[in-house]
Amino acid sequence: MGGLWACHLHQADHPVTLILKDAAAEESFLRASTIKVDREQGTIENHFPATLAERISADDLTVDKISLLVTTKAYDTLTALQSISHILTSYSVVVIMQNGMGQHELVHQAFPHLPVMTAITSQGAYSKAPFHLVHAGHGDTWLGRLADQEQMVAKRQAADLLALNIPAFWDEDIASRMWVKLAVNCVINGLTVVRECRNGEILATELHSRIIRLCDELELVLAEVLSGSATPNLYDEVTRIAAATSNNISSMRQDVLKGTGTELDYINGYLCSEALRRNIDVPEHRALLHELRELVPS
Ligand code: KPL
Repeated sequence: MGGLWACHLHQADHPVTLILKDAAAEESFLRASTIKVDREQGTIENHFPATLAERISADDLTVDKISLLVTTKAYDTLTALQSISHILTSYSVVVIMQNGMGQHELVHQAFPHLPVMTAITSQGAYSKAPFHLVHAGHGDTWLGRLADQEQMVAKRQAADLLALNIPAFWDEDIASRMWVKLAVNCVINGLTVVRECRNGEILATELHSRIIRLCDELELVLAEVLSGSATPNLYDEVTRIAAATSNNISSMRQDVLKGTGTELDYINGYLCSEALRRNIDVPEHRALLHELRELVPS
């Protein structure tokens, strides 16, 4: 996702620097030398600088105010920000574009003065080779402020991202959207891992009553955390997204197949701890989390 947004920013003439996490990523970028994006209209190639986090210095940047789009996995967010803390100031704008919840609070605790925003996207991109992406699905992206920033100020800070050739909108109530996304990910990602299946296969009849119980519990949690905001019928939302992405391998299942870390603690784990903190009983989710913990390396 980072590569896709970097290309869109670059095409809109914004100075872009890719910040890579380790020497292996840097070596692979040097070998590729560009980011390629395959689209229906053909492949585009984008050249821009890349650097390692530890090597970046404020002098390398051609702008005095940086906007940072964080597209790491949720569990790497804090480490990623700490690795570039020497270039962050209270004028920097940080936009976290990821699945999961909980990482934003960690960032806010560690960097209380940093304006942190969140972005939720239904754009689909996958990597065909290192730094060669396929832009496979077009969707919308929603941005919103997280902490106590003023709506208009935050929206103005996100203006560059809202004006690209990729549909992106401001949401004054991004928390509701984040919770609905978390709820959908708890069910689809969780069940596709335990059933070792693609997204659409969770719609099989034998999972029907389990999905209903999971969604009923999620509605109890959402009613409490989003007091007042209208939430969609979660069963309809889960089944709609499972059908729309039916051939996808969910991100958590992809992580399990690759043997890398997963976002379990920021998806199903976060839901169960928030439910516990608020005294809401979610036995079906606790059972799913337990099953996932047996299967998924933490
Ligand atoms: O966000 C997703 C994910 O896999 O993390 C869904 C919507 C389930 C699509 O695969």
